[in-house]
Amino acid sequence: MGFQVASYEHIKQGRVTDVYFERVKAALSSKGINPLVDMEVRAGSLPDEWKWAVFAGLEEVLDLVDGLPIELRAMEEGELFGPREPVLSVRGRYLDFGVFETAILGLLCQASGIATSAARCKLAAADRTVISFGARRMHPTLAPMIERNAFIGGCDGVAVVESAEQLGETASGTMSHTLILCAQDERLAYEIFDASMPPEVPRVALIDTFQDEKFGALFAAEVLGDRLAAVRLDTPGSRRGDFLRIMEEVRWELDIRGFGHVKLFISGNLDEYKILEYNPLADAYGVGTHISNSPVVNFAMDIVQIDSKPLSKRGKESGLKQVWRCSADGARVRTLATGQAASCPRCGSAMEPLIEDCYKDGRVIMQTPAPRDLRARVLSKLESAEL
Ligand code: PCP
Repeated sequence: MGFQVASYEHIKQGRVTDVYFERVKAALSSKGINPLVDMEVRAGSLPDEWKWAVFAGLEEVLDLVDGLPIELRAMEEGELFGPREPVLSVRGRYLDFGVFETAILGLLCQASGIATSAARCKLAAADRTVISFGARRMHPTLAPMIERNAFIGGCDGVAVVESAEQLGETASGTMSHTLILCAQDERLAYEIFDASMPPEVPRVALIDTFQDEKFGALFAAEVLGDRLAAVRLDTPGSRRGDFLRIMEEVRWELDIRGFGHVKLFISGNLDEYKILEYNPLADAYGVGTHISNSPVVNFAMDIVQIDSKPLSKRGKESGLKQVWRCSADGARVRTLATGQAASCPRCGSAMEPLIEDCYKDGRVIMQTPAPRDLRARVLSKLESAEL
């Protein structure tokens, strides 16, 4: 038995490829046609109303191409990019890497989508905690990849044990409805949870299983008192009504009884817009589907040069490119890679190139920071970003 997924070995062998790439390879090989090409990865547009996206998945691409006689240039992982900005380019003899287009795009499209949805939720939540809760919506083999990108995109924590281990982080979570249903009694459930958890696990009581949220919150506070860190409201859609008013009521009732320390943790069907709406009362969020099932970034990988001469199909600008960012006001300019962006068209300040060599002479030459550092990089860029 085994899951219906491709193995690492098969992906590295180029077997996860659209058959037409194998047919192109056969046709070109039959005539010994194997030009030196430059291919660029870029997104013509971004999903929904995204103004920017987070570049993610590069670490896995560098693993995939390791050993191939090619050169890669790329933006650093965690960089923000816009429509029609190249994020990565590959240079080499076409027959040496053409069949890897499917896997290269797959690694970048999904990772960048997830990281961006996570970043949008974190930007909306500001300093409130956002935990990735969405692994259950996707094939379990993908959970570490999904949560790695949710984390570097800005989530403060991830729920899956395996994902957290691979990240070198501690898994985050509260309690599930199954605990309360199996105990068939909220007091018993809260007490056994409290008694069996190590001190570093925050006592977050789920309060919507049997009761109205207001009375559920007061009951949890009565049972756990000062040990109660937060109450989680995972109210089913059929009973959400005016959810902000419900949170306000819960907040009021807890505060007038001296439970001002108890935070409100919200989960269930959240996205960046619900988060903006709930921010006045919420302290933390569990976001699932909206991040793990994020729209992908529709990257395409196109030839832009043959034998170092600009050539591309209709609809794509030919020539290898560089993207520059103004160090003062963040303005961005695209030029040919051989060109130089003298100064910022807006403020005249110096411009810095965003695309740099990352794989050359069979070696990865770009540092891939630890996930926590990549996350810090994204958070710093979000400071000047808008939803
Ligand atoms: C799950 C979890 C989040 C849901 C799923 C993920 O809830 O607690 O609330 O959120 P999403 O809507 O953003 O995908 P349930 O399965 O209802 O409950 P439990 O917490 O008991 O697993």
